[in-house]
Amino acid sequence: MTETLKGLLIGCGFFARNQLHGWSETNGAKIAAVCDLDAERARNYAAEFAIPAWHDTADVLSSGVFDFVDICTTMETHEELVALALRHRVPVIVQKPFAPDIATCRRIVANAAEAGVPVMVHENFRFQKIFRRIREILDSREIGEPTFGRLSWRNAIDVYSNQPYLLKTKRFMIMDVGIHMLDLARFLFGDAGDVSCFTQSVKQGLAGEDAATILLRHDNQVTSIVDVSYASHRFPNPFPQTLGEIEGRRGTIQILEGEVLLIHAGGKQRRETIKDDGRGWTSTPWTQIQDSVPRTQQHFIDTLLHGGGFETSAEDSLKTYALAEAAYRSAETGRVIDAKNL
Ligand code: NAD
Ligand code: 89V
Repeated sequence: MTETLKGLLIGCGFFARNQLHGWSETNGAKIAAVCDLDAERARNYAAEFAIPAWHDTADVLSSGVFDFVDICTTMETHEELVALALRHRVPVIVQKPFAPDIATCRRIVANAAEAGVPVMVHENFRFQKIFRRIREILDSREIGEPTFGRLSWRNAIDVYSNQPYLLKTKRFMIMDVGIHMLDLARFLFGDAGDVSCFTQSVKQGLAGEDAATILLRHDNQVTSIVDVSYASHRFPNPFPQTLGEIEGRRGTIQILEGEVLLIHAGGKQRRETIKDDGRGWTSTPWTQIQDSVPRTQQHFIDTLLHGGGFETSAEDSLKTYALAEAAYRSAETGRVIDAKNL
């Protein structure tokens, strides 16, 4: 019988509720304790999810009880918390953004490699059903080798009420949302080097940019555009859908609202509507994101139990992060930046 891995979740805030629901569905793992500096938050989540223990310090990682840790705190805390887990040789899944800057990301990756402890970044957009399906269609070669792609996240939802720290984040849109799109671009089109980017600050009073347009040249010569905005007014609001298109040498995939794929191939058009897994705990408009969380976490556990590499390992995520860093440097300098030579 496969053992059940015992986990500690650190960070009982806004998004952790989705991760705790996700863990309650994950085969081969369970959350044995939750932790938050705010003891009341920890206690409340322990009660809500019938978790036997709660703590107000991550030092509990030294107890030897935990087979993994799920770090669901904001990025400025990640290096310290990952380092604590590495000291106690506890495998890690840590939320995006990995860290506030690429130097910190590189230190985390180097420390994890030296400790020989596996670290995965919880980057769940590529685990959305619609993108797993697009990957399948690309692998079938139905539209031929990709040549162009556009991934577009444009809405004006009030993201700030649930995530108030985004009001104060100096590197906001690319680091919070662009990082998802850049990982999708790598997932669908492969690694990229040259990056060009323009940023915009549209909404008054934000510390960082709330719109960015990024141009990528992938190693396989695919050109892709990643455009993200929290200042785009459409009705109904398309949040949290990623829209766009992928052109290949023999056809096109359009990613349309309502999780619809329009596949143009063989001289005809085919429509696929991707349905989420219908989990009782998901709620509009977050369903598409929430639905990806159990799949992301199951991949982490399956890899811990059965081997293989994490799709979004710390090392692999460094390549996505480098694209984000290059985008900021391009926006600052007005130049094309090689993300592979930062
Ligand atoms: P939040 O601020 O609501 O919650 C973070 C919690 O961590 C807080 O309760 C805080 O007290 C706690 N905390 C901070 N430092 C700690 C420490 N050293 N030890 C114990 N607890 C500590 O944040 P959030 O909105 O839930 O976001 C958390 C992370 O999840 C962010 O990095 C965000 O980008 C990411 N996020 C991801 C998705 C997604 O996967 N699609 C969606 C939303 C947010
Ligand atoms: O999904 C996330 O990472 C959130 C969101 C993109 C919705 O702002 O931070």
